[in-house]
Amino acid sequence: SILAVIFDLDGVLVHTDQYHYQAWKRMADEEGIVFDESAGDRLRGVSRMESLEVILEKSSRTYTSVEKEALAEKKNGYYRELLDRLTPEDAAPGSCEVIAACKQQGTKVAIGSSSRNTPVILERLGLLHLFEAVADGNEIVNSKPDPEVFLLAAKKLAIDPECCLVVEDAEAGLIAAKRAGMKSAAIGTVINSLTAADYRLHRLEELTAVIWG
Ligand code: G16
Ligand code: MG
Repeated sequence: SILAVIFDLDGVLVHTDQYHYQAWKRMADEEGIVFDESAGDRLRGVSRMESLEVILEKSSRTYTSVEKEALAEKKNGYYRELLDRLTPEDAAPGSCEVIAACKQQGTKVAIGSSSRNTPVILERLGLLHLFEAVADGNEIVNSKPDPEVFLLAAKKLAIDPECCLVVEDAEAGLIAAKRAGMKSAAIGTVINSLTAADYRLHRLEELTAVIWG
């Protein structure tokens, strides 16, 4: 049975996936590197430096590690400008209701995100206090598709991985959930992916039916 739900953050509870895309796009344009939505989907759930590597595949030149650090830093600056505009209104439709429903049923809720900006985002959305555990990019060595962030969330909750359900918008996240031995629910473009999620959600509100239906 499902005792806990671990939510991915970017692309699930808030549409900061669009902000990531815009910030990378701005950096890529400045560097004269081709970057489009299809490459954008490959950045979902993977770490900042790994995302940069995906973007640099399209570059005609090579970059030193110092230059790469600078580009990642620049992108994060652009991204933080966009995050500054976040308000509680920007929480994804249904997210507050779904979290409240879980809590009412005694199902624990946690965050499992690759993002180092997780604390800032949760704070701005006014959601930080709702979660029994937050595991994010600041605390892990290997990001999704490695299961580390989800296993850390389960450990913080003191719930066995097989009793956890992960909600994800990323291919890398679904693979990570599977490797963690957890159930998964896919939402967004990834519902059409080849990685078998246990459940597919067209809207976040469908989650409660998956758990208690
Ligand atoms: C998110 C995004 C990724 C991003 C990563 C790192 O993961 O999906 O695109 O590259 O975090 O973000 P930051 O640069 O803020 O540390 P998730 O797991 O929340 O989807
Ligand atoms: Mg995501």
